[in-house]
Amino acid sequence: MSAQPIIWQTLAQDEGARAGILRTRRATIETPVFMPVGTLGSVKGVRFEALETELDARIILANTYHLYLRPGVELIRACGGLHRFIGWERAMLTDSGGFQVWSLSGLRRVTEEGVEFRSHIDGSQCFLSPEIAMEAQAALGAEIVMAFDECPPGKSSLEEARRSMELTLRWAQRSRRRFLELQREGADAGRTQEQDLLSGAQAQFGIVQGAIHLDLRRESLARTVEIGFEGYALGGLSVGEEKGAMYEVLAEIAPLMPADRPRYLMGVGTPEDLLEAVAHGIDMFDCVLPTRTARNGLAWTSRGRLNVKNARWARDTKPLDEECACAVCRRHSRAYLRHLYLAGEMLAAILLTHHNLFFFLDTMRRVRQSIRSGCFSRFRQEFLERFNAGLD
Ligand code: PRF
Ligand code: ZN
Repeated sequence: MSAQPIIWQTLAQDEGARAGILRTRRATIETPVFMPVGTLGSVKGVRFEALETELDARIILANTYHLYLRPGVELIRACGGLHRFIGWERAMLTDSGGFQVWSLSGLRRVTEEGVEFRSHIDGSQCFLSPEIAMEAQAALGAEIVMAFDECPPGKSSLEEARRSMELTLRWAQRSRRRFLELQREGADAGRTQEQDLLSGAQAQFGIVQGAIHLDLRRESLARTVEIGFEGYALGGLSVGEEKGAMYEVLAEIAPLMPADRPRYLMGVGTPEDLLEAVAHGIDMFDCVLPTRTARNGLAWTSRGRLNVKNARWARDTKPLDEECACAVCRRHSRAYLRHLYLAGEMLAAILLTHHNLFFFLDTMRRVRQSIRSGCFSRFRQEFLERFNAGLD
């Protein structure tokens, strides 16, 4: 590669937890970081202006699967790439589509070559492979792209998880080869090192699988590291396994992930899960939880979850979270949010999404601060005590 697409530095370590800086050409990202999910090129219910200036998100996630089906990656390339197309100038990470094929399309057939599936939009026959997923992600142009993997159910047997892990490893190899070719083609097209940092160069993360089987996880990690990526992710968690099993994988595997590269836990999770993963050295997260639950009337607060539908809040003039400094909590009451939600006003979803994202991003800011000042474990304990104590 002609230039470093991302630069990673650990700034502080506090027992197993670490605080670092991830520099990309478009943003400086302090870690541990939570990445809001912008599946279709939109973080549902939030304007990019607010995401940037009020929430200060530095990096968001988008999905290759969705954009590949609609509006199509060639259209996005023709419009100048994903950042320009959607109007987001900070960093982005695209997931490869492997997981979404799983969770969204009905019928699918996995072959060595890739996955045949039906579009969840119009039922048309589609195909994704490691090569196609890398070409699509190159066209989209996110700073960080993911290898194409298979995510087996959390309760997969040892045999099933091994078969799947071996396939993911062969796909990782093919993902890496095609990724490097595409990066070289970009570089051959006349980019200087300096331009690489400012324009095209991308980083690619490999994905560790193996369900809840620790020996498979260790092997998957070792062989993924052998292929060599700019960062590493834990996939296949929070997909139906027991929470204890997920925590065991985190405790055993996260500390073995290369310390000089960013470590990303995919699609997780609750505030408790984030704190648990941070304690074991995870640096990056994404999850639909704050945004999706907001649309169902759920607020995440320092005192736990608050269901705005509840009659208990009908005349409650307090903000969602008395300790929250977000624009919604500074202006609106629980009673008003409940009214908006029950009346079916779209503002309910918009305001709850804003608050929830603020809460997740702000919690991560506090997490980083606590790691830097060497008091993460106390922070975590106090946070959870308050979170589990419930609302007044
Ligand atoms: N693989 C990919 N994306 C993902 C996952 C995975 O295993 C998960 C599982 N939690 C979420 N998103 N490629
Ligand atoms: Zn708030």
